[in-house]
Amino acid sequence: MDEILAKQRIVVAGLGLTGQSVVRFLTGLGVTVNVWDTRTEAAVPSWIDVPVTLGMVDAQFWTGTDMLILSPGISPAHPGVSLAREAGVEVIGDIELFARLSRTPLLGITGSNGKTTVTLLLTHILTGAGLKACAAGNVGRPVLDTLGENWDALVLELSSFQLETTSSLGLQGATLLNISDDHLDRHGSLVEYADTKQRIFLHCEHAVVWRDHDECMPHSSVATTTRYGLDNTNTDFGFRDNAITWQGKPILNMAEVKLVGTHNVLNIQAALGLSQIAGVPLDEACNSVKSFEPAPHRCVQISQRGGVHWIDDSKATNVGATLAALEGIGKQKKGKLILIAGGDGKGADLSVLQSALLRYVDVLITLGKNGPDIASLFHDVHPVSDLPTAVRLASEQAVAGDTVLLSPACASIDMFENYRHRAEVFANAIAEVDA
Ligand code: UMA
Ligand code: ADP
Repeated sequence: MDEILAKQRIVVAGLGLTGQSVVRFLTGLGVTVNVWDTRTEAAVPSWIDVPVTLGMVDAQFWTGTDMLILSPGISPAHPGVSLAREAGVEVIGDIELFARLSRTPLLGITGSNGKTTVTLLLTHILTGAGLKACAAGNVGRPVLDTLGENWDALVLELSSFQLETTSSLGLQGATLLNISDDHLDRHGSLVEYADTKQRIFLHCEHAVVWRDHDECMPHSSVATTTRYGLDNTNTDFGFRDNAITWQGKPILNMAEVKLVGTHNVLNIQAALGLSQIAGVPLDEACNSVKSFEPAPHRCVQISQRGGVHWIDDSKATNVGATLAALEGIGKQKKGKLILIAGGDGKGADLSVLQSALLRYVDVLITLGKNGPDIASLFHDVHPVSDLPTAVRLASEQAVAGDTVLLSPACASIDMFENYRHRAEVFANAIAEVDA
């Protein structure tokens, strides 16, 4: 704390959720901060009473500070940030600041997909076991807002953007769920993206890992590991006859759980492994999994009017998530599967979707910036200009027993405010065709 107070000049870059939490925290300590945001115009919240600079700034702004606290949305490769680093300015993120101050046991979750599901599920399990636990980080609540509160454990969802500026986070338990193409426009390559995710294990005591997936294993030394996977095994977590097993014995039948699909078997195993580290007995943890309600927009059925299954998977913002949805739904489908996909591909190689499209999809409707890249992978394609048109077209093609899946494999920001907004437009359009 003294070390931070001793920093005379601190710049907080970005004035979103993270930047605001940093300002709130530091000004609460009496530290003087300046805020900068790349936007040339921004509505500065009225409670912010520190200097705010918008848009372009001169080199002196970057070099004349002691510490730069970057919001996750701002790349460390930003020219101003590079100037600061070259001038010896320390560049960190809010997670790093938090890590230096927190004394609460921390459990961390990263990966391309499943972070929010595992974060919320683990928090639900810990709370069910009577622990005071809270979810924070990329899931929505900035970590610094939890300092000063009295938690038995914090469950941190950590994005690659957050891990990029984090070096001293000491997690009691951590997992890297999976790696698939995502955020390549920011990280440059899959290798760099995966290396950034590996930072979760830097000072971790206990890793919970997906067996046989080298990219999910700690590449640095970690004291102990729990392993999980979909194989029938007598060690740690396995999967047999639709049940999750522990050391070969069934402990949780998936028929009793609301989360569906094999990817969610893995998510549950990861959450159970982390809950063991926090001291929760497995039988208690499994009971809590049964009462967990899946978060919205993650492969959830939102309408069954006329016998058509309308599935909202708007949170599928990368290829890994859409592949999981196609595998899960495609394998069980009885009627046609109509897929609505497309948006901002964030530099990913969308062609990896092709074999699942050919195997499971009957009709493909594409939209958005990278819609044409997905359309080029399939035969029966209907490119459209907006989501309500996609829904109308899907409803014309669908009969009872068919499934219409919105699983874009892309970010929403080329056409919507965010994935929630995309889901809202989807739901409203379904209601209109239903009317
Ligand atoms: N900004 C700039 N220049 C930029 C980018 C952003 O000035 O180049 C400014 C914006 O004008 C805005 C602010 O920075 O004022 C936004 O900051 P931000 O984009 O870092 O986002 P926050 O509001 O601080 O929210 C962040 C996470 N957002 C991102 O990483 C993009 C939130 O995750 C997280 O919930 C929150 O911190 C609390 O920890 C969201 C997300 O989309 C859900 N995450 C990505 C993902 O899940 O794929 C990584
Ligand atoms: P994240 O927070 O990493 O984005 P979410 O739990 O919000 O993860 O889920 C995002 C998307 O990924 C949803 O479409 C969901 O169905 C899918 N998904 C969830 N878990 C997995 C997984 N283990 N593997 C692949 N896709 C997954």
